[in-house]
Amino acid sequence: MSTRLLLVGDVHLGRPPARLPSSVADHGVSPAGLGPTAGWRTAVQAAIDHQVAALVLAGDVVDSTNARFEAFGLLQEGVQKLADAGIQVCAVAGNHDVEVLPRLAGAIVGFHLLGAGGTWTDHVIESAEGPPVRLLGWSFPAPYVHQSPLANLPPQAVEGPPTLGILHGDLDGGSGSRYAPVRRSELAGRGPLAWFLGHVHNPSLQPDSDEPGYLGSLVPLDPSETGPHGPWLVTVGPGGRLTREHLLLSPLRFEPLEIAADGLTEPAEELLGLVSEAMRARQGGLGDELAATQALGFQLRFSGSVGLPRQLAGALASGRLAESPWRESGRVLFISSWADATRPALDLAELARGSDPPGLLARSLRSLERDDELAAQLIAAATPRIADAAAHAHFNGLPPTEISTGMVRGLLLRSGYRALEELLAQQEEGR
Ligand SMILES: [Mn+2]
Repeated sequence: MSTRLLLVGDVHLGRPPARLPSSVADHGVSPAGLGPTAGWRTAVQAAIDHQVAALVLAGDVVDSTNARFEAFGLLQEGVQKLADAGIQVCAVAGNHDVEVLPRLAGAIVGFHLLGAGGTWTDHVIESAEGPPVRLLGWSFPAPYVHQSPLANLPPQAVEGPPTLGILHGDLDGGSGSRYAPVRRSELAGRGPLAWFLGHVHNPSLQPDSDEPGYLGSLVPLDPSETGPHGPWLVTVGPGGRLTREHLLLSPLRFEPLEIAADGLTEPAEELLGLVSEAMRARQGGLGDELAATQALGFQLRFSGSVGLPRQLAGALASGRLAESPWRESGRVLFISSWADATRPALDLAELARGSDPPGLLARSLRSLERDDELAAQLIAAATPRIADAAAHAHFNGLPPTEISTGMVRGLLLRSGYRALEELLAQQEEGR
């Protein structure tokens, strides 16, 4: 027998959904369906599906006072649906909704604000399924709060129902914080069985730990809010035994993805394949975590030492990556940003100053890179030999290949870089 609660971090109703490529809409996913409004409706439905006793909001429910009209309708609609299902709604105000949430709470029947004006209050949730649960909460009284809200936490009754602390604040934020800084050590042993915080949008609660932590934003509000998002299902069993489960219900998810570009020999041709392969692999690795994900955005970071840094930069700049999004496994995959953190494998200019074999080769490669006069001569000399090789009986079964200048240049660069690397490695060994 346990009492279930749905705990919800920063919703930010009224904030537009995270910026997505406009072409996401061409793949059957509406950006509006990926934002805070959709997240709130999904959380309401989850509360009903899981038959919780209460839905609890940890502040920044509304993005700003400007969003009050939009938020009013959405909150009223949700609170009504929850009330019809016998589910209570409790909230604390955060720094974003310090003014608007108390007003809305006053106007919406069944919306219970905890800790109004910065004074701790409690509220007991009765449940037919399990023990009563006491919520203890504190709301922002002003947009900035420099002191720990725990300074005026009243002494806790020893007896009484199991208590959960609900707070919007800056966990381990330090004395310079303007957002209700609290230290982990302060929270430990201060009455409540467990603490659930709003404020930071990346969740830090752990399902298997009693440590206080952030619930995280309900849906990611910008691409920096990577990883899983959604409400938390908390159960309180006999003797105050707690379980926490992160319900990964956000329709939108962002993932950082590092891509080793070392193996690229023709970046312009190979880049999109490499990237889409890595995105698919990550999608596969996330498995069931993505059950509710309709759109999966990647923040790419290219790493490694690349032999053709100029071509990679060119391929990145060419807009090939803008060929995302595409639809796969029922969801849209897209690239939200990319960064080139590769380094050139070799310093050709420096090497070309030498009169040894690597120096000669480096000069040829520099010419090929520049596509200058010497490059034209090298390509002209190599073309008949490559054509001969392509005409070999081994390849009879294959469709004929046109030997273009660009192709020959690419082959020379690739083999030249490889040969240079080997020459340098031999020199290194000879020392
Ligand atoms: Mn927030």
